Amino acid sequence: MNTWINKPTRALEEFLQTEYQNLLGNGPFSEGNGFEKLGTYKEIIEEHSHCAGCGVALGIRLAMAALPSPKDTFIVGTPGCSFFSLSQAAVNYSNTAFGNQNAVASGLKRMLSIRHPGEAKDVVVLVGDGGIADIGLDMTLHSWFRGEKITTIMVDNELYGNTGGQESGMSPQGRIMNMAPTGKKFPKIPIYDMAKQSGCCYTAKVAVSNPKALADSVRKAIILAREIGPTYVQIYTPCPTNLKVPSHQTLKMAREAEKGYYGFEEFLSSEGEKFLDAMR
Ligand SMILES: Cc1ncc(C[n+]2csc(CCOP(=O)(O)OP(=O)(O)O)c2C)c(N)n1
Ligand SMILES: [Mg+2]
Repeated sequence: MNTWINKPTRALEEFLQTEYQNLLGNGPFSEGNGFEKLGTYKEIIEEHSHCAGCGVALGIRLAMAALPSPKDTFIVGTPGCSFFSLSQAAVNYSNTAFGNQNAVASGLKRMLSIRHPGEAKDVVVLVGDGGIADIGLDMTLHSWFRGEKITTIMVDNELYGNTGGQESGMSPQGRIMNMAPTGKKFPKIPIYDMAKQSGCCYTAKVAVSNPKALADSVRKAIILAREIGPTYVQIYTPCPTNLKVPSHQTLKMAREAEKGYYGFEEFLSSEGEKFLDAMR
């Protein structure tokens, strides 16, 4: 794999904005900060290009820090807020046309298995709730039915954050949003339960306020997808901007949801259980 990264010409470096120079010096593209240190340096820990208090940004950071083999991981995204940080982080990242992520990820995984037989190359879809539950639903489900060995991670902010607050299939019933002024008319689509019935050997539902369970779920999901089949992790990542909640209250919102409808849940197929037991 080519790990070469684009850099501005040295002659122009001094004219760049301080923030950009700082990014080049200390961020994911700087000397010594690469895949191996993912999750430990400035861009992931301190700063991001999302709104203040963004739950999606936190969910992505935690998921990235939990990748078992970052250098051999390929993240597949789609339009949505997750694009902001994924496109800037030191991971292999490819964006797709909205909703196509699981179809593209399936092809990528098959290509990598042919090109690198016997080597673990993890393909991870990391996208928003709209990308999975709405426009990408057919391609997501079919990748599970086909048993593609990929991990799908949903960062569920329960609306279309990127385009200003339309309702998504994952918005709770009755939720009033910027562009849903009379409230959502039907309940959240039960993707989590559908995943279990559609061939996923491991599923987890976790709020971003539970980092240990989040990291543990992501790691298990990726390791199981290498050997057994599709896996799914659904992370609750509240959006203070669109819900008009002060940005320091994201975790409070997540903790409250954790006590109710977003409590931690996990499912492991018997085949998956045997595999994990054998690894211990
Ligand atoms: C085919 C297509 N339709 C619509 C859009 C516009 N669009 C971009 S992001 C987005 C919503 C994303 O919502 P979600 O997947 O929940 O991600 P979030 O921004 O909330 O993280 C939409 C409708 C698009 N880019 N392409
Ligand atoms: Mg969303």
